[in-house]
Amino acid sequence: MEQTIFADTIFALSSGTLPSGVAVIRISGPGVKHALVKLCGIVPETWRAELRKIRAADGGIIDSGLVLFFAGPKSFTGEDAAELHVHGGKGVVAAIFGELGGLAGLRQAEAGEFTRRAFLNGKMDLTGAEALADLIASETETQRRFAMANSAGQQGVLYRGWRARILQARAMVEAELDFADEADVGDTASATAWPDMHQLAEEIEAHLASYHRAEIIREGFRVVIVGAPNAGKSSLLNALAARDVAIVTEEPGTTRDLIEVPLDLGGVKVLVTDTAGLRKNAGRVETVGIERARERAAAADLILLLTDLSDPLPITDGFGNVPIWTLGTKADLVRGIPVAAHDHVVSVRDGDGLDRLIGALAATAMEAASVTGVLPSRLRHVELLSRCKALLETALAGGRGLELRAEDLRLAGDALGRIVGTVDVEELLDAIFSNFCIGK
Ligand SMILES: Nc1nc2c(ncn2[C@@H]2O[C@H](COP(=O)(O)OP(=O)(O)OP(=O)(O)O)[C@@H](O)[C@H]2O)c(=O)[nH]1
Ligand SMILES: [Mg+2]
Repeated sequence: MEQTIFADTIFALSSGTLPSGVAVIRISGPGVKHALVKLCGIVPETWRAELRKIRAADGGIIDSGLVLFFAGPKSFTGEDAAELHVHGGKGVVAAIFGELGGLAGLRQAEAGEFTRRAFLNGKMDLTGAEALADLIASETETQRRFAMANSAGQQGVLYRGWRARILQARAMVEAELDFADEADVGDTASATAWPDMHQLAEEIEAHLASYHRAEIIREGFRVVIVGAPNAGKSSLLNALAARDVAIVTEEPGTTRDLIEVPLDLGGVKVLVTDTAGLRKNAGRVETVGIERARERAAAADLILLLTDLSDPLPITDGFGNVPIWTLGTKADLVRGIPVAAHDHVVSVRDGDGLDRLIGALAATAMEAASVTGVLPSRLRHVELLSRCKALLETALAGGRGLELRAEDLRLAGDALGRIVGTVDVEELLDAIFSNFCIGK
């Protein structure tokens, strides 16, 4: 890809919230060298850190810090770039921003603008840029590994490979069109191109089916706690979260809304939701809460259905196809009394059964988030992959002229090109990069 020349030089704080020990200010664009000379008196050799005084236009010293210069195109953005590592005081950063903003052609960067320039300069494809956003947002080990693999280009390699197969098939179909009269070119497409496109449609379908795994990794494995009022749902949530998130009282009907807590179990993000107790003839507010509980449970990856062993109330609700673990609660109240079979028996009061439950939850979440091969990581990818597959199927269905089928193949290839960003994506860029933080 050719280098895109931007007139503006952009700058931003690329490290976290101030105050901090060190703040990293990143600058990128054609005005970088000029800015370095103005503030630091020199342009350091590329990649070499220099300790310099950083001065205001009036000659006063603002701070001293490390100055790094990255000569384009061997920089993150592909253009001349620099980093100032200064003391992370708000006053320090504000003063440096004031100096930078005062130079002609320099302005503060918008969210994601550095990465956007990196993409436009061919430093990474769109899936790589998205993976970088995921890496920065990662909270768990699984999220980090998943984002890291994608930012290394796994997805891009897969989609470009598929696109190349479609281009190859299209070339054969077009050859058949062009040389239809010549006997030796005759049926080439039907012999190899169409079977391969059939195979590809199946591969895309299998790939699409794995999207939920990516959702679990990025958004979390969703566990919903349900049961009759007073079954001990909020107590269990508090025990899992190891803090008092939900109100617990001996009054049935305490919880009326959904309470969601993110946990890190075995390196996987798990979202545990406490809900209103399920019962008939509840008051108005509680009835709304119960409706929400049912909806959330139906969309869960796993339901924990709680029954108070000391006062079992049957729950007759169904929850679609969601796997259910039954939990007997308040085991301390029924010591010595035989209890009906449950997947787990716990007591929040004395902690019995909790470790086993947490271990089982972690194992199940880890299994659901395990990755073999490449996954589509965003809804955007799923939509374009579905479009590609539908177009391949139209092309394969036949019953239409060869020219139209070749056009279907072209559009199918374009859908894949849009995922990686090689086909007109201008209208997508704002949506994608505005989700980045400033300074990235
Ligand atoms: N002995 C004993 N009491 C428990 C245990 N777990 C919960 N409780 C008590 O049971 C009562 C109800 O607990 P909650 O956690 O509020 O029950 P809930 O299912 O959230 O109830 P609602 O929000 O009203 O649907 C409280 O008085 C708790 O202290 C337990 O393991 N042992
Ligand atoms: Mg409750």
